[in-house]
Amino acid sequence: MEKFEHEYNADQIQVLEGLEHVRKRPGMYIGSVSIRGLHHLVYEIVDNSVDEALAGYCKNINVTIEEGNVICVEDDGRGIPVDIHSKTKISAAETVYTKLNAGGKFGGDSGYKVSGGLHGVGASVVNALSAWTEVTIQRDGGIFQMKFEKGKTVQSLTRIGDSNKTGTKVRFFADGSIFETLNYEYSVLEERFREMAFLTKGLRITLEDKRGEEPRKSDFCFEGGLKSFVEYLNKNKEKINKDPIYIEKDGDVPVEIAVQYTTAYSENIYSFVNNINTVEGGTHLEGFKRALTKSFNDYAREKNILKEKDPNLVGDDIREGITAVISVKVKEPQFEGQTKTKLGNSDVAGVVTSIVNEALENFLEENPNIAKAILEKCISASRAREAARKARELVRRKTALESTTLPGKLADCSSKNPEECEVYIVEGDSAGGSAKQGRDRKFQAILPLWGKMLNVEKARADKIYGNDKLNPVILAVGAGIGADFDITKIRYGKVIIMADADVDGAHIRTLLLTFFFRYMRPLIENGNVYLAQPPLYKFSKKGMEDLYWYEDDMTGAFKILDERGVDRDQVSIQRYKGLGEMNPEQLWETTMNPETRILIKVSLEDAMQADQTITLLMGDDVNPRRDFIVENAKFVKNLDV
Ligand code: 28G
Repeated sequence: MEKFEHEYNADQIQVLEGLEHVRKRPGMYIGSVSIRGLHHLVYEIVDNSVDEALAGYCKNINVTIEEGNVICVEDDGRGIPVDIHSKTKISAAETVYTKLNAGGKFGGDSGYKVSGGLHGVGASVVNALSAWTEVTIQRDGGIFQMKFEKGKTVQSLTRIGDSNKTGTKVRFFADGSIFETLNYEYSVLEERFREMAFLTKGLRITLEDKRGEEPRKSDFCFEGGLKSFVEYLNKNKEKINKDPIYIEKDGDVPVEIAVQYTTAYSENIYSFVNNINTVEGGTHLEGFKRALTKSFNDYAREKNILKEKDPNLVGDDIREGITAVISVKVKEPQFEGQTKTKLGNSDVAGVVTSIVNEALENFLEENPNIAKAILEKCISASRAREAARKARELVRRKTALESTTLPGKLADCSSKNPEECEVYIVEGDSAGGSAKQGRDRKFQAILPLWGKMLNVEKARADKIYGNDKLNPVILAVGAGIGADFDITKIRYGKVIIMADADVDGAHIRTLLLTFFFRYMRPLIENGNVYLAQPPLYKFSKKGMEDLYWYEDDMTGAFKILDERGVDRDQVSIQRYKGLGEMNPEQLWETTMNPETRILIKVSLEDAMQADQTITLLMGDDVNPRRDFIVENAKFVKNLDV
C-alpha cells in the first residue's frame, strides 16, 4: 500500500509538471496569449465536440459566451468516458483534462489526427490556462461532474444525478493572469463556427452571447455542406453555373469538393485537411488543380472547342473566376510549410486527381451548356494572359531603357538601405502633405494615393500594370508583381498602409491588402506589410501632456488620467475623424515615430480575410454593400486583434 501510494504521487507530480509548463510557456501550446490565443481555447474545446460529430455521435453543439466571459460548450455526443482506470484510480475524463495530449485529438475517435500547427493540443491545455473549469458528463444513466482550478483538480469526477441522455458540457473561465484580454469577439467566433458547420454537413452549431444588453445568437447548420459554403462565398457574384459542381467520395481519403464559376477574374480556392484551413495548400490542392486542368482540356479537345492548332489552356486560364472549396480527411497528415498549413502527403494528390477527373468528366458530358460557358471564359482568359504578357514585356523594356523610374508622387527617403527604410502609403493628398512634413526623411518615404482604387478582383493582370493607382505602388516597392515578384528587390523593409479609421479608410486598406495578397504575396508572408494605427482620441488639459488613445473604449484612458490624479471634468476630449485633422508634428508623434507609434503587422490570415471581404464590398448588388459597411468596422477591429 505504501509503495502504491508512492507511485501514485509520482505520477501525479509528472502530470502537474506537464500542465505547469503549459502555464509557463502558453505560447508554445496556443500560439499567443493575445485575443487570438483566447479564442483558440474555445476552438480547442469545440474541436473535441466536432471530433465526436465526425465519429457520427454528435448532432448539436451549443456555445455560449456567458456574463463575465465564461465560455460554455455543450454537445450531445456519447459523453467523455467516466470509467476509472484501475491503476491510476483516475477517471478517463479527468485524465483527458489533466494529462497533456490525453484527449481524442492525437489518434482520436474520428480517426483523424489533427497534429501539427496549433490544433489538437487538447482539453488539458485549456484547463491549465483557465482560472477554473467545470466538466459535466451525461452517460451510463448518470450525471457526472468534475472541477479544476488552473488545471488542478479540486473535485474529482463525482456522480451528481441521474440522466438517460448523453453528452458533454464544459464551462471554463480563462485565466486573466495569462491572457492579455478575456473579452471574446463575437464576430470572430461566429465566423469560425460558420466555417466549421460548412465543413461538417448536417452538424448544428449555435453561438449565443449573453454579455451586454443586446444578446446575440447565431445558428449554423448546412445540409449542403461545401455546396452551401461555395454558395455563401459567391452570394454577391454573378454565377456561370447556377448550381455548384459537387463531388463527394468516401473511402480511405474522404474527399468533398464544391466548384462554382463566376464572371469575376480572380481565383478563390479554399482547402482544408481534417477541418484545418490549409492556407499554404499542398498535395490535395495540387491534385485538384491537375484534374481541373486535364478534364477541361480533354473535353475542349474532344468537342473541338480547342482546335488542333490551339495550345492547351493553362491552369490559370481554367481557374479564372473559380470559387472552390476542397476538404479532405487524412489519417496521418503531414503538415509542412512556414505556418504548418501545407499538406505534404504525396499519395493524397493522386487520390484527389482521380476522383475529380472522373466526376468532372461526367459533369461536363452531362452539362454541355455550362461546359461551353466555362470554356468560353477560359479561352478569353487565355487571350488576356497573352495581352498581359505583352504589357509586361513593355514595362520590362521600359525599365531597362529608362532605368528605375520612381512614381512622381513618391517623396522618397534619403537612405537606400531597404532594411531601415519604410514607405507610408497614405490615403488622400492632405494627409499625404502632413505625412511628408512630419516624417523623418532619412528613412521614411511617403506615397500618397488618391481617388478611386482599382478593385483587383474585377481586373485582369494586364489592367493592373497600367493602372495609375497601383502602378506607383508597384514602382515604389520596386520588386515587380505576380510571378515576377522578387522579394530581394524590395526598396523598403516596411510597407505601411496609413488610412483613416473610418469606412473609406477601411475600404482603401482592404483594397490594398487584397492587391498585396494577390500580386505580392511574399511581401505579406515575409512580414513586410503593416497598418499604421492613428489615434482615435486626444485628451488634453492645460499643463498636462496630451494623452492619445487608440481604442474605441475610453475606459483605459480614464484609468490613466485617474492614476495621474487628473480631474476628468477638466479634460477636453477630441475625437479624430481622419488623419487630416492632425498637424505634421502630431502625426509624427502619434502614428509615425517608431518610438511611440503602434504598427499592426499584417498576417497572411488578415490579408486573406481582406480578400474575402472585397467581394462583398464591391459586389454588384447594392444591398449587401450597405450591410457590409456596418460589418466593416468589425473587420478593421478584427485586424487589431
Ligand atoms: C462540450 C465540450 C467539449 C467529447 C467525447 C466522447 C468520447 C471521448 C469525448 O472519448 C477518450 C480515448 C480512447 C476511448 C469515445 C465516448 C468513445 C466512446 C467517447 C467534448 C475514449 C475520448 N464514448 N465527447 N471523448 N477516448 N466531447 N466536448 O469534449 O479510448 S470528448
